[in-house]
Amino acid sequence: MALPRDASIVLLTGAGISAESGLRTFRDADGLWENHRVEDVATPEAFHRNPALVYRFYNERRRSLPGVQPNAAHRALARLEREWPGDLLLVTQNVDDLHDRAGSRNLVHMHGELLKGRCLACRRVLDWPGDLDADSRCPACRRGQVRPHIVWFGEVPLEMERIYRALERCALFAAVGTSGHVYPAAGFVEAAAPGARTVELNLEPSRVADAFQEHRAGRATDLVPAFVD
Ligand code: BJW
Repeated sequence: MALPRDASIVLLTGAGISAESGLRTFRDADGLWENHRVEDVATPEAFHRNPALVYRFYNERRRSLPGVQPNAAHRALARLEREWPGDLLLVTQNVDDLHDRAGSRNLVHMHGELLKGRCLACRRVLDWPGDLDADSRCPACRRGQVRPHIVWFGEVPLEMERIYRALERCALFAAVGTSGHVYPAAGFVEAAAPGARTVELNLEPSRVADAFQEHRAGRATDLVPAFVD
């Protein structure tokens, strides 16, 4: 990578990086879940209207995680973090744990994590590897119902200050496997420091492709290891 060795890097990943591990993306041809669009199940309104449906949506996805493994793209980003002497922040929109299992540590899960729950009463974030339902109670305060620790439409994504601070001073911003449909992540390329190199690595041009200086088209497991080398 042609950058000064102390340059800081921000990487953004989306569902496309986990597709080759076997996890479905949101907006590709087969992106529907039981005929529901993600916009119909991933909202606070959907949770109020039909909590059982929303719990089921996330329980199914949580149960699928042990059967999938990080791929060469997740591993390449973890290797880059280990070997890069400058600052590197990996921001993922994915709620799976594949970056964690690949070894990435300087990692923000801006849309939450499937393996966590959040108490509606005391707001504690809890490790929650098993199923959740309307009877799940917070083990800490013992009174609150536990919801999936997921950022739904209309909710504020996590650690935004940390992300924008890193973007404002980065020398490289690269986005991998994300369609550019969902904000604020789709706007990160515009928030990168003036003069930063901006690169999109995706199967097809994203909705915000014009905002990037460089594009590499293909599968994440081919593109990311080559980009990192
Ligand atoms: C491959 C590949 C391979 C395939 N190799 N590539 C109007 C205008 C602007 C904004 C809004 C608006 N109306 C409402 C909003 C805001 C709203 C929004 O953006 N809505 C849009 C739909 C219009 N956003 C929000 O509400 C967010 N909150 C917010 O804005 O708060 C205000 C605020 C912000 C900042 C500071 C202060 C206040 C919250 C968004 C929450 C998103 N949640 C979801 C679901 C929850 C998680 C879950 O259940 O898993 O997150 S939605 C869903 O989309 C999920 C994803 O993380 C997210 C992004 O999807 P992603 O990752 O891009 O996946 P796909 O499927 O879309 O794309 C995959 C790509 O990979 C494709 O391009 C493929 O080609 C490619 N690909 N295989 C490489 N092998």
